[in-house]
Amino acid sequence: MDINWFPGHMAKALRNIKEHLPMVDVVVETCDARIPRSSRNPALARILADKPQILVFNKADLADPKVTEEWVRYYSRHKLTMVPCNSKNREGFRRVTEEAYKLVAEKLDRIAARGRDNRPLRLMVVGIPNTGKSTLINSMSGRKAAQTSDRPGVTRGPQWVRSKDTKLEWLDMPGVLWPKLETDEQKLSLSATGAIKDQVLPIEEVSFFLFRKLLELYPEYLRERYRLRHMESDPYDIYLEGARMRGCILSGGRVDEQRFAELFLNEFRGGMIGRISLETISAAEAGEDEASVLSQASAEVGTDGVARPENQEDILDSDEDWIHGSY
Ligand SMILES: Nc1nc2c(ncn2[C@@H]2O[C@H](COP(=O)(O)OP(=O)(O)OP(=O)(O)O)[C@@H](O)[C@H]2O)c(=O)[nH]1
Ligand SMILES: [Mg+2]
Repeated sequence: MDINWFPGHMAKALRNIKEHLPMVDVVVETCDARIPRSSRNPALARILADKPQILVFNKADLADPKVTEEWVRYYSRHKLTMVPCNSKNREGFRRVTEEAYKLVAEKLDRIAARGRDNRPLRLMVVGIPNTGKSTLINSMSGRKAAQTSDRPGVTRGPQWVRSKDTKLEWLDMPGVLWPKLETDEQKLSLSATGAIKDQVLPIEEVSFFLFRKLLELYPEYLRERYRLRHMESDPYDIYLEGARMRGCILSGGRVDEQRFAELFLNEFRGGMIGRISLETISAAEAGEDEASVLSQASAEVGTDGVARPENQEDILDSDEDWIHGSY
């Protein structure tokens, strides 16, 4: 699957992120809570290095809450501050700012000691395209300053947005993918969730990939929404049955696969099929001794459900987990 999803502006955006890093206190990385593994750019982990970081699992309203909870436990074990959010209704937002202040408390104390305690906290928001960076900044700042869209690649350059209360300054960045995506599954997942433009991969292929994945993970959601009656058939036949049930039929009786693909992807992206997570914790990630991991995690997560690191060195260690191969 040889496709170009890395346009020139993304390489420039990576350089911009590096250049602006010294100006900010905290970096907020947004990933898509439905595909938290595929939607993290390994190049970012390297650039961000030891900068205080918060990982936002955005669009958590579209993801399976049980699976998100497992990821919260995973990150608490790997000591990276992670907060599930819904950027549209501001869920999780108070935690993001609280965690940001905690991560830089010492630095802020030093600044205050020099009598310059009213400088706003500066946060840069990075991540792959279409993960809701600009929406998050608009909601957080109380302004409609950053342009948002349901298509990826809308933000084209860095943009500062000051929050209404003037305590925070947000730096919006263009979404950045990386030149070497790992597997076809990753490419298809990124297309299904809208991080890669629809024009890049054949939409029918993306749609059938997603359908098969949902047959495996959430068959009941499919059965109900598309009124499927032959769940034991071959996956492609079930897919065609879904298309027919939705009236996607060409003259002559053939299934209109293009129309069903568009319809199915729209329904998935809009959360109409259900709250779905395509990537769960693997057995290897879940670790050797589940019981001890869980008790350790609940101690670290605390009562507020936020996975929180002990120090930045640990963050670096955990980021290494995400660097596969070379960039
Ligand atoms: N359901 C849901 N939709 C969201 C959320 N956050 C953003 N969106 C939607 O996701 C789409 C992309 O949002 P943007 O804020 O433009 O994403 P971005 O990361 O800035 O995208 P680029 O600038 O292209 O990199 C828009 O249609 C938003 O309305 C969320 O938490 N939940
Ligand atoms: Mg944007």
